[in-house]
Amino acid sequence: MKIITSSRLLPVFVFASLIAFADHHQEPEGNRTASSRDELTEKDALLFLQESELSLKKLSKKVNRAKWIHANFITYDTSSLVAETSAKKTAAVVRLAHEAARFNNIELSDDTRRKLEKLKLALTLPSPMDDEKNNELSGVTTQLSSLYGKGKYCRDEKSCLSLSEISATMATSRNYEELMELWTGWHEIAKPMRPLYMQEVNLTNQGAKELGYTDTGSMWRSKYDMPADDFARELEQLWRQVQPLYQSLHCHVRAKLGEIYGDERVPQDGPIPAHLLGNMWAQIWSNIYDIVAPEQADPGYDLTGLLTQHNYNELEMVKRAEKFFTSMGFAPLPDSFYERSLFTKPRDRDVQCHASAWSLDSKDDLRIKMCIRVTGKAFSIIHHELGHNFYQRAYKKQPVFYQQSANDGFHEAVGDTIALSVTPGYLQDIGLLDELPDASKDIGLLMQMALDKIAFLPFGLLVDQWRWQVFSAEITPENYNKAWWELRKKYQGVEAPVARTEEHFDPGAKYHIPGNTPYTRYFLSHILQFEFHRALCDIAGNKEAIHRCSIYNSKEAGGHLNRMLEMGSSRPWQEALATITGKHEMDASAILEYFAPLQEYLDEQNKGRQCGW
Ligand code: X8Z
Ligand code: ZN
Repeated sequence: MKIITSSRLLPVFVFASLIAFADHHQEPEGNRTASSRDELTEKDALLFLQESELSLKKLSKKVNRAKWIHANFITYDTSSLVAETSAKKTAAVVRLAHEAARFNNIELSDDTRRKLEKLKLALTLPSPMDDEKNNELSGVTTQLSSLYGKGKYCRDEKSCLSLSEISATMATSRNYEELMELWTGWHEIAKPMRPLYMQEVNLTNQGAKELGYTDTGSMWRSKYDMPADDFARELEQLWRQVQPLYQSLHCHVRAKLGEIYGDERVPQDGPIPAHLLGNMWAQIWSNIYDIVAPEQADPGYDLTGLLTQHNYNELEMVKRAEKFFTSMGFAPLPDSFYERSLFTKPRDRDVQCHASAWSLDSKDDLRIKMCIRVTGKAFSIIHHELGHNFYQRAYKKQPVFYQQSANDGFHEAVGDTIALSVTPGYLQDIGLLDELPDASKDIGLLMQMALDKIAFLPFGLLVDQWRWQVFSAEITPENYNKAWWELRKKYQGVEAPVARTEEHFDPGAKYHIPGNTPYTRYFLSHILQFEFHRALCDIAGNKEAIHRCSIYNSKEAGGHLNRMLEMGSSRPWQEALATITGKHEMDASAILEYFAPLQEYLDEQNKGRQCGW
């Protein structure tokens, strides 16, 4: 339901309700209405919120259905339907956001004020009040999303590769030229997005200004229960805490890649070519674990192998992930989840394969859409997606304005927190692993985990550093691509494998740019999930090092988690955080504690190497 969060684009997790209100929204009438009063009061605000909630609920189902069908069946017609319904919804939410602003200077209870604020900040891409511009924005947004969903790399007319296929090869190939071809081929899909993206930025910035924000980026930064500038500073501080660990990992991985590809191709004092890290965006590196596996500390198994040996299929992977949640006391997912979700890539049509979790009715109509492959990574993404669904169901009783997570990083962190408990001990419990690896192999396991969780951090940060500067016009269309690669070099220490120009639009080759999903949430989630994991492990009575802890079967941990999830966004995220960790501030000490043994190992390995780029 609810929420305000969603935009005209397909949010990666989708809330039905908020969105709905558009069609039937009418200006309040007669003396019932707030607008007709000279002096607005709390009562007027409550009435306005009540009416808003009703109209939102009415519309949202329709919009979400259209979006679901479009994401599962990308055609000219489904795109048109989404553009149309989304335009109506957005227009309605924009209207309500403007109406909510009428109460800005009225004395109100904290709760009423909070709901009005949530309503004002509901949209990801606010549109201008002007109908034509609103329709234009909706059309452009849908086109961008379709372009990504239909994206393929075609060597020639007969042989086209989907992103899933390209990714599978990039995970395993160690052939420099082949990797380069796939990387370059995929990035071609983004070229036609450039003019559309420019148009989108202009239009949504106008919408944000009309709502009183300097630009859409500043509106995004205002969603964190603190002044927007303080939030940006908070992010920098978190990054400073984890940066040394990232740099150590980068240094070690670069040295190992040099051994494989040669120092001419991987210069040992510069950024790493972005196509060699096992992932299209170099955002997670665990696919090249074999290249960096610590001698004598390899755990001797990998999850992909175990799933294959035990003949797991896609459905069984989902059921197994669901069982983790139910083992902690959460109710099972409804049958409709299994009837309506999409688990495998259809052979004969275009679907948006990027994994997402949906709540269509803001109650129990929960679904995921994912092109699952039988791999360890996909198993972890399934937990990620189910985390969204269990969150959505937990806050369904909240008023529509609070049917979202405490902040957007929380939504992304829940499923990942559970996946951190997929330890060798857990795998043994569920019969996938016969023998536990000896503790001396922990470095191998930590390395694997760091290649995903630590490698991700700078990418999680830079995507919105780019977008915020695009919205504020510090980055202009003439510099879109140049600025993108400057940020990728600065934060990640990677560089494009071939020269790039402003004809390219490389940010568009990442789902969340054409999809307009804010990305800072994933950086936050990577900090938060370790905080949640450490705290829930304490609650579960864990006595081991946190990287060995699993909260499987712990009803105590489940109860605590559920209490936080049920709050939705009804209270500031600082309070929600404290219900689990006892602290009101995010901090990176948990992720650093988790990887402390690996930091020691990396320091040893990096002795005598020149790190940095
Ligand atoms: O988009 C996602 C999820 C859906 S919310 C699959 N993630 C980011 C990405 O793939 O880029 C999860 C981690 C980062
Ligand atoms: Zn997610």
